Amino acid sequence: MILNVAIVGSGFGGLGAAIRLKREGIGNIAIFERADDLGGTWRDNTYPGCRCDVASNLYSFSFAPNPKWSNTYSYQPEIWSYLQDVATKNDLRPLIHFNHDVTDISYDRTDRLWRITTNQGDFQARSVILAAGGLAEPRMPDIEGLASFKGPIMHTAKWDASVDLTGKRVGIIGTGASAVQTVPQIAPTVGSLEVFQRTPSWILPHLGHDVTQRSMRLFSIAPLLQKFVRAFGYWQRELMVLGFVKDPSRMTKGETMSREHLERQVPDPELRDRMTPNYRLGCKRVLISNDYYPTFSRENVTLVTEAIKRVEPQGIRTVDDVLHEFDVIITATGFYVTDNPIGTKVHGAKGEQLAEAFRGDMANYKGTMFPNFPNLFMLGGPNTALGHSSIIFMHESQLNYIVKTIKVALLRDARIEPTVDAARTWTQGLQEKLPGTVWGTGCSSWYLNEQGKNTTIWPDFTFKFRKETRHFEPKDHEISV
Ligand code: N01
Repeated sequence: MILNVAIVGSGFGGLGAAIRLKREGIGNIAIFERADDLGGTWRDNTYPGCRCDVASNLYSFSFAPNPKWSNTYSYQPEIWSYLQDVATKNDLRPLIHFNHDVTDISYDRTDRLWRITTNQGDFQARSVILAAGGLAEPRMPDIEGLASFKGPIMHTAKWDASVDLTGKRVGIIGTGASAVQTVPQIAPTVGSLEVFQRTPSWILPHLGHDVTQRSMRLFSIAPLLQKFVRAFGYWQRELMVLGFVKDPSRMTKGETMSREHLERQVPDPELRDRMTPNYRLGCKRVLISNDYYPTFSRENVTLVTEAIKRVEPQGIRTVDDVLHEFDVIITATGFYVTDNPIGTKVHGAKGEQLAEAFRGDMANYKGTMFPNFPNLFMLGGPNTALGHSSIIFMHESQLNYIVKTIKVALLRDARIEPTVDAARTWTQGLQEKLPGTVWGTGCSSWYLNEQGKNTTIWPDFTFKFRKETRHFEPKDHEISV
């Protein structure tokens, strides 16, 4: 059987896509999921303290509000359970092929179809929606001798709860979003904790708090009120674009707030100095936490800022030749983003790899489609990620365009791809804009690819992206029937 639409991944993107297609009356769809459960990054990231740094009322589907969030910034178990709930309510489980690891997606020019190879057999589809996730492939640090360590090594995104940290000597590499959440949680349990910082992060106070039963009841009986709260949060975040994109010098206000936060929470001036970033706030992802800095006042927690030389069987040796001995090493070292392996598995009509789009060698159209990849769509494609707001807003915008395009394709049994001109105009337009933004002010971050090009971030207000993706523009596409 030839599928109308094959969706890869069952996280926020894949589930959202399936719901939208179903609501538009498009049937004969399937979701391929490599794991044995749904949920994407919110299934995989189970490290202690994992939570979302975007408020839950905004970090949820607009069409599936949840009046029962127990915290304004929910923790991972609650977000994962929200996704389970959404899947059940929309009867998505029968569509999901669990334990199907997609190893190749190639366009067959003769049959004008996509051939999807999985570890459990091959499938064919007229259209493909890639929803494999930008933060799906954990990156282990490229440090000499890592494999020689005698104890357990675990990445935060592959947390192994069977490793008992009680009383252990633990080293954690990285001080990004994942580390900032894990460190305060494990510090009271471990014997000692050494945090290896290569670059300090800007950290702002966390505004999250528990939601009262009364508010939950109010949201249940007055959904408009929750909509209002969501809209308020959305517009507050959009204002940040003025600093991130229009005039990065405005970020000094945030920098002052962060420095004051650090001063209040870290009494030792020498330690404060080592924790103070020397790049513009926003250039790397801005973090929020109220309990990370105070953790360093604990007797059993140390910040290590000497660079790592290598890992040895007993621990981590730093460049000053000190061996830091550990029982367990945790790597909070992020993900393959611009070099996400999914890109190397997808081949277009001329055999080219989709990975070229993130390397910056291939133009894309609205971060969603690519010339020579007919009827193939990517959620979270190039330059659709955000530094200031909810990625789900971006996914829903992309889905407006995707669903309209798929409808045209099905109605006319057509193969649709963006014209080279339309894709070039879109891609060049964004690339010309990016150097003037906060992400171009000079720092290393996962937003930049190996060539230093920003192929991840949307450099504008998100409502502008929503407007751009509202319609299917025939003039921007080649439609072959
Ligand atoms: O990863 P990161 P993350 N030697 O890439 C360091 C989302 N997220 O998992 O800055 C030594 O930010 C690296 O150092 P440096 C969110 O979008 C969201 O924390 O490159 N250190 C850095 O400190 C986030 O941005 C939430 O110098 C090495 C750290 O490892 C994204 O996921 C929660 C090293 C990696 O930081 C990624 O966050 C968690 C090496 N060889 C994650 N290699 C929410 O709250 C790397 N590092 C929604």
